[in-house]
Amino acid sequence: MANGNPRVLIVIGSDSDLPVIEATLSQLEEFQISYELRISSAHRTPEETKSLIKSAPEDDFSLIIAAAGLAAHLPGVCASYTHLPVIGVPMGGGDLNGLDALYSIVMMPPGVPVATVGIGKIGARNAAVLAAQILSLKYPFLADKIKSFKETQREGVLKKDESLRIKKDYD
Ligand code: RP5
Repeated sequence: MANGNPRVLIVIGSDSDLPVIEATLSQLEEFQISYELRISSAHRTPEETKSLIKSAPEDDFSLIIAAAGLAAHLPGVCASYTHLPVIGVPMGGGDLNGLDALYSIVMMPPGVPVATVGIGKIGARNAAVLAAQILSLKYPFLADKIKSFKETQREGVLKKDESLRIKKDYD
C-alpha cells in the first residue's frame, strides 16, 4: 500500500491494446489511484503471465484489470491464479468487432468470475470506475471521489437537458 493508496495492476495482452486502455489510466488518475501497467500475454508469454499474477498480492496490488482482444483468455487466466478481484476489458476490433473477446471474458466457468465491462474505450473507462467502487469499501477517500464523480455527471445531464429541451405542442 503506497501512502494509504491502493495499487491496481493493469495487464494488457499486447501493446496494440494501449490506445484503448488509456481510458482506464486517465480515469484511475482522476481518482488518484496508483497503478502499474504491464504487457503480458496468456498465449505468447504464459509462464511470465502466471508469475506476474501470482506475485501481485506480495507486490501490494489490491485489484487486477486485464484487457485483451480476440480469443481473450488473459483476464480468465489472471482470475485462475489469484484471489484478487479481476476486472476484464474486452478489446474491440478484429473480424468479430470485439464480440469474441467479450464472450471469452464474460463466460467464465462457475467459481472463477471475471467482472466484465463493455467492449472498447467505454468499458476501459468503466473498469476504472468499477475498480474505484470496489476499492472504496476499504479506502474511504475513494467513496468521496465516486460521489463527487457521480454528482458531476448528474449536473452535466441536467445542464444539457436545460439547453437542449425540445417541445412541440399541438392544439
Ligand atoms: C490479444 O490479441 C491482444 O490483447 C490484442 O488485443 C490482440 C492482438 O494482438 P497483437 O497481434 O496486436 O499483438 O492477445
